[in-house]
Amino acid sequence: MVDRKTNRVITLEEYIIQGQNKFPGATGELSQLLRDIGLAAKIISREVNKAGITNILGEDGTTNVHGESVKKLDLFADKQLISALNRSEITCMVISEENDGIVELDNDGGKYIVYLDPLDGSSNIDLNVSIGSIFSIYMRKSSATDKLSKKDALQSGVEQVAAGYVLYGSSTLMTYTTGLGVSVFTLDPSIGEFILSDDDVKIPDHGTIYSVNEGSYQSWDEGLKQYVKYCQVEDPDTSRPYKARYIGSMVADVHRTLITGGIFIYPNSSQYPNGKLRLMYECNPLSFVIEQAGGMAIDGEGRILEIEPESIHQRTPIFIGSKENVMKVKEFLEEYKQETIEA
Ligand code: FDP
Repeated sequence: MVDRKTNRVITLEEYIIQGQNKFPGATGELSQLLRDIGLAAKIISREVNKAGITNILGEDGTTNVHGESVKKLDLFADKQLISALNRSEITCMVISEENDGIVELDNDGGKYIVYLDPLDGSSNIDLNVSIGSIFSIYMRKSSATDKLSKKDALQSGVEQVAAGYVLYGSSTLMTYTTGLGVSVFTLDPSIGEFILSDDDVKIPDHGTIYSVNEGSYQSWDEGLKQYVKYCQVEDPDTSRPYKARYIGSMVADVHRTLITGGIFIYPNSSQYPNGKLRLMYECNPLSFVIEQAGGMAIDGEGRILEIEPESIHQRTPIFIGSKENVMKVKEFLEEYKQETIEA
């Protein structure tokens, strides 16, 4: 995308500074934090792109807090992001999928708290399929002189000051929001810069793609089973049947949903009674982005962003995407829940 006034491309750095200048009195710290994440993303992107030749594919031999096997690239990404956030002394606490507890940084006075999924879609890492890094940023609640407490870490999604993701796909993209719309940047590897490729992105109100792991169909609630059947019915007036697409990396599935519209679902099931995906570093940040683009994200009943978190690695079911698609699945879930109560 080209700046109309100067007729030249806009880099992530310039864009962040332009955004900061719109707020007189802004300290520039959030801008610095976003730039730090952008820098770590470039390093991770470089490693992802040459993964097959650098002996960084495969498992590390350990399991994470969720009992999932950890890949070497997961750990590399975690390390890069945490050390980038430690550099500029504005982040006091990091919570990451790869770390059991809270990672307190050396910056006692830092005013930001960052949640990270350093490399989402781990099972796709060795297969050359799109993966991503997700981040979610909050302001510290306690004063800089107080000890960090639970209320600093456990804030609901509506309190996010910024969130976004980096997608390592056919190109590397960084998408983020600070609550003023959604911007997308594409990494130009020839100059090593993220270049603005889309500003104020809007998700279509209705889309014709549904995205869910249908292998778990038997263990879904009846309402979801009926919704998926509805998606498959032929009805040219509503552009059905919808197409099914499921990459298996949430960040990639949600990015496609942002651009084309439709819905991404990871429901509760007998295997995952509370859903599989994590509220704080997967669902909240992606819900913030999708809502800022005009879409919706719910846990089946209420807004994801309004869930009061109880623990840092908490899971939630999620239904996220175009407004009309999310409203429709909600109708089905409510209707069949009501029938179960009445039966
Ligand atoms: P993965 O297990 O590969 O790390 O974060 C969890 C996640 O990927 C999401 O990115 C993805 O959407 C989902 O799990 C895939 O789960 P299923 O294999 O159960 O479909």
